[in-house]
Amino acid sequence: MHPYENLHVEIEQGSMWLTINRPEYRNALNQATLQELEDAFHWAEANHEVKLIIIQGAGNKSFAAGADIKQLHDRKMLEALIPGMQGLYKKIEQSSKVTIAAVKGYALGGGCELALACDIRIATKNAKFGLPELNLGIIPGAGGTQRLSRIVGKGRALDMILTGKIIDGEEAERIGLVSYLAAEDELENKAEEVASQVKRKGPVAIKLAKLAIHKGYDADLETAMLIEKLAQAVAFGTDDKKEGTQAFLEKRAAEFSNQ
Ligand code: CO8
Repeated sequence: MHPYENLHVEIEQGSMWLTINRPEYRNALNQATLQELEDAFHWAEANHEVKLIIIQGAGNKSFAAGADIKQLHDRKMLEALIPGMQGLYKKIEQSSKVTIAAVKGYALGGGCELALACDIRIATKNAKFGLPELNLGIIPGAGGTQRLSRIVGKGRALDMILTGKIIDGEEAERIGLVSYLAAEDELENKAEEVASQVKRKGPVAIKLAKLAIHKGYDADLETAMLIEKLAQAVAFGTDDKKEGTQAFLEKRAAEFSNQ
């Protein structure tokens, strides 16, 4: 992995911290930053040292203020059809690693959609979430129209998208958009605390649980239950399952081998 211009990468105790680093532009996601994010995720996928990925924004003002509007201004109709930001966020959602968005300041437009593509969202009380794309004459096209309604319900998603209103972290927690609130100077600790709970779990089981939830969510119930059954059958065949159950019986912590 090469050093990046707009993304700071650090791996600590199995957590890969990705810090979007354009604070002077409120961490707006230009093409170069999106490419670096894609590259980092691609690298992490093949790297067993990385157990989990935490995304945050540099500085105090913003997680990410959305797609870079200067670049957006020049884009033509057919350019909206390339995988682009939507394709990248799909890869993030489908990553075999657990992803956490640690949000302080603005998570707007494509920044909010990035957080929506992560598995777990943690925010400060005064974080600011919103999908203000309609102000620009476009729609939330990086999964926002779909993921927001699946996470907070269709009524709330319609309200947020059509009014472009911006909600704070407390409101986001109340409606289920974020799972945890943290004080500003405690956000990283909270993210690592949540991460440490995930990292104790069997890595194969993590992948299978993510797959069953994400793939099952939009399938009919019978198909979704079948996905769950098949995923469980795979889990039953792993060394991790032998070790996890054995460790419980021996009253010790499990040491999973990811096999
Ligand atoms: N793009 C480009 N530059 C930005 C962006 C952005 N999204 N956000 C902030 N900046 C820049 C500003 O232009 C400014 O630059 P400069 O100093 O050169 O003038 C600098 O960052 C600082 O910004 P402000 O002075 O505005 O800072 P404030 O703290 O006063 O305000 C806000 C911060 C509220 C975040 C404000 O900057 C803002 O409203 N930003 C735009 C938010 C927005 O509309 N986001 C949605 C963008 S569209 C999108 O994300 C679409 C995703 C789906 C695309 C799918 C494509 C197919």
